[in-house]
Amino acid sequence: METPVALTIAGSDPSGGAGLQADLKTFHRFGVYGEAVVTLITVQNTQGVRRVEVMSPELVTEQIRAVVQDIPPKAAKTGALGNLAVTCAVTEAVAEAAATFGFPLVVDPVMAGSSGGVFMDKQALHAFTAKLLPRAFLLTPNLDEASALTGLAVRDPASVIEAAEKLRDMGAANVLVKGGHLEGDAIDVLLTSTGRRIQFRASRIETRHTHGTGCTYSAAITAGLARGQDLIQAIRNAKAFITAAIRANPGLGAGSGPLNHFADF
Ligand code: PXL
Repeated sequence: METPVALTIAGSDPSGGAGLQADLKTFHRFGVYGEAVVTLITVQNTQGVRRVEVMSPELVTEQIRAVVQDIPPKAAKTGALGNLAVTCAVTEAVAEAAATFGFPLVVDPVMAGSSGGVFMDKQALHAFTAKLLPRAFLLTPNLDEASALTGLAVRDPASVIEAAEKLRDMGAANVLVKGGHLEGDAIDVLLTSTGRRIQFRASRIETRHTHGTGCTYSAAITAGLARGQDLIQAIRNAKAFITAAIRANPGLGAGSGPLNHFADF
C-alpha cells in the first residue's frame, strides 16, 4: 500500500498534549505519515496557556506550499490559526493546494484552549466563517464553537441539530458537533452532505485529563480519511480511539493532563 500522508496546519503545544504535537502522535498511531505546518507557538503546560505568538502569514503560506508540492497529503486538517492574516493565508494556500491535489480538509474551529489562551481573535472569526468554513469537507466544532459560529445557544440535543444544519447552510460539506461538554454520555452528531444524521456515543469518563481531546479527535478522523476510509467509518474509529485514549490517560502534569496516544482501541 502506498504510504498514507496527512498534513496538519496548527499551533504548537510544547507540553505535547494538544496542537500539532497531538496531531502528529495521532497520525503516527494510525500508521499515517504526518506533516505539520506551524501557525502559532504557545507557551503552556498542563496548568494553562501563558503566551501565544502567531507566525507571519507569509511564513505559514511558504510552509504549506513547500510541503504540499513535494509530499502531497491524502487528507489535511486545520487547528488553531490565531489571527485574521493567518486565517486568510491558510484559506488561500489550502484552496490552491486542494485544487491541484484534491484532498479533503477537516476544519477544527479552535477558538480557545480548555485552560485559557485565545487561538482565534475576533477579527479572525468573521474571515474564518466566510472563507475557510465553506472549504471544509468536515467541520468539527464543540458546543461553544458551534455557538460562536452560529449565534445559537448550543447546549442540548435539539440545539446541536439546529446548529449542525445552520453550519451546513453556511457552507461546510459535513458537520460533526461534539457533545463532550453535554450532560451525560458524550454524544456527537454528524450531519452529512446528503442530509443523513448519525450519532456517535461513548459513556462519559470522569477525569481531569482531557487536554488535547479535540485536536486528537479531528486528527484521528483526518488519519482515517488519509487511509481511504469513508467519513462515517473514520469518525467511528476516531471516536473509539479518543475514548480509549482518555480512559488510558497517563496522569501526567499538575493540571489537565494529556491523553494516551498509544492506547489500543
Ligand atoms: O485543543 C485546542 C488547542 C489547539 N491548538 C493548540 C492548543 C490547544 C489546546 O490547548 O494548545 C496549540
